[in-house]
Amino acid sequence: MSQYTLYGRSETGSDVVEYLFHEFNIDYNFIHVDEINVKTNQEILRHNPLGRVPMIKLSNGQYMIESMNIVYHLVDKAGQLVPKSNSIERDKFNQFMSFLSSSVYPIILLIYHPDHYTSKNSESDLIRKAEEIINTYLKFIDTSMNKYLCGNYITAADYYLYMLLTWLDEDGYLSGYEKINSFFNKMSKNQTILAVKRIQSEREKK
Ligand SMILES: N[C@@H](CCC(=O)N[C@@H](CS)C(=O)NCC(=O)O)C(=O)O
Repeated sequence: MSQYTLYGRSETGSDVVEYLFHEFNIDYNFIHVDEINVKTNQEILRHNPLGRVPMIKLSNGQYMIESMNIVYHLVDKAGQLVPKSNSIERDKFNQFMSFLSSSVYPIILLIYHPDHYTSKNSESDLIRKAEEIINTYLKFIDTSMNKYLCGNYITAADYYLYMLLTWLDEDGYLSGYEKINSFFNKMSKNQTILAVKRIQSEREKK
């Protein structure tokens, strides 16, 4: 039996969970949840009344939601892809994980799903404002990162950042950010990311 079940969909917050499952050689079942199902599937709603992905189910029957929480659960258990406690790098890791999940992710949702947040005639204003904010955030990341977010070695925060950047890259939001682009190109060739993309595209063919 697989250790975990992941409820998700490619190109959503479940991507980072798949990257980490793959990094840590964790076997998992994947349950595809489309945009309608996420709000109507009774099993999801029973355990996550917010009707969102990602959600994971552990082998002991426990359910967990919130991408950052799931990342922390996995890295703590594996003791990998996370800087050691009480270090400057760990503080940086915590800072970027909270910034990415509580600031950047929600603003991306405003850009791509303005209808969830405002009425039809205000959508373009909301998108414009959200684009300004996302540029401020990208500039902050670009000026504060090194080779990776927490220094010169990769952590789970880099997988999280890469996931968010793939959403923004499709619409050209990354142009002009030198360090972000070089990070994005490097991560696009990362073996874990390539393997997960292969798994996702096989899954979509079925
Ligand atoms: N704060 C949540 C955000 C999750 C989230 O918004 N997921 C999106 C997909 S990327 C979703 O399921 N949206 C469905 C909806 O809100 O209708 C997390 O980090 O897990």
